[in-house]
Amino acid sequence: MSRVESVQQAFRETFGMAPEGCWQAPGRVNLIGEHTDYNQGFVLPFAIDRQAVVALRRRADGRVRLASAHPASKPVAGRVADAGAARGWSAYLLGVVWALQQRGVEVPGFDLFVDSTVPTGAGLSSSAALESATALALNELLQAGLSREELVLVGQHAENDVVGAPTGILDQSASLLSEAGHAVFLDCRSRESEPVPLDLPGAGLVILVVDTKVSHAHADGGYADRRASCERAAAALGIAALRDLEPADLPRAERLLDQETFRRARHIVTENARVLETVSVLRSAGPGEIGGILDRSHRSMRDDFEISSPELDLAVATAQANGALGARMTGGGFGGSAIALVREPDAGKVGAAVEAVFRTAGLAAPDVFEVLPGPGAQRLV
Ligand code: GAF
Repeated sequence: MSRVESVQQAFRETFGMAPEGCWQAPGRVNLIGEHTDYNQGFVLPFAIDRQAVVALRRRADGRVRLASAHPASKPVAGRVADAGAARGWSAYLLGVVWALQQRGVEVPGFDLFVDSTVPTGAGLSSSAALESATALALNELLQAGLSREELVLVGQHAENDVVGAPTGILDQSASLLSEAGHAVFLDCRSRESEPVPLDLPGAGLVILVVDTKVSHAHADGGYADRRASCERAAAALGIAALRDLEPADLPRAERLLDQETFRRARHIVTENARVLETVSVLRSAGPGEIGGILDRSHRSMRDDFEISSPELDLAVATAQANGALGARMTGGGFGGSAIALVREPDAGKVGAAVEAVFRTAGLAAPDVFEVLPGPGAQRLV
């Protein structure tokens, strides 16, 4: 049975009727451009070949029933009118309902079953996958007529105001705007995006994800603290956002900011430059030449932005020492996943080396797997 058939069947068993349709939305790997989104800068994520699939059927009575294939996500029932007060796993889905309502979309009620293969807490945007699949499904069934760019903001609004995490637009953009075989180059100020070819198989390369199993949560303090530092730096420098700081302005910024705030700002400035460099190298020379940029990005997150963790540093250093062309942590940080760009024949060796070093260090076994740039969110049936 295909995945979509099993989600349809689970819907029928749970709610006693067939769904009106099924939609998928992927998680993402951010190739480069970390914490630059809320600084109105540049990001370069790609959708991975792991998705949340939702099956949905409208109801006319203002009630909502949610169920999940994930055993820890217990069924939830309530009223669409209370969507903004949702807590726990349902906040991602009902947060979308609330954000749609804020835009004047009338949501009559619905039953929804979800099954996701995006690991939770791994820094691969399992939450954006849930939000994007729900947003796309409701937009289509209710004929709300919102563009994908507007649905990105619906997901962000849900995350910021219902889930309570002060995140930017990176994750929902990756999920909703990606194309298979490409990364999405997104200018978070203009919100313009364009696909950039990322043909890994054609170049004989793979990207390995190392999920350190050290969970992260953006509603916790570290992410908000970094965001506040960036906003403080921009205010002290008299600019709208750190996007407006050029590498040539760094000496002046160093004179005006305290050392820690300066290092935070320097990460954003150099990371924006690295995104542009990566886009240019991908277009001119292909993915085999971007490894050094990924390495520099990791050092900047480790030393200047200080969002890495001992487990992420160990995964990155071990991958680099065992032949990876480049490696970096990906996502918000403080745990989650690292990525390593490796030649296809080296993938087994790199993965085994990371697993062995975690074992020797007495750490929880990491989950190491390959990802491919997959399609963005879409209707399946
Ligand atoms: C998380 C956030 F959700 C994104 O908006 C982004 O800031 C990212 O961390 C860091 O680049 O995934």
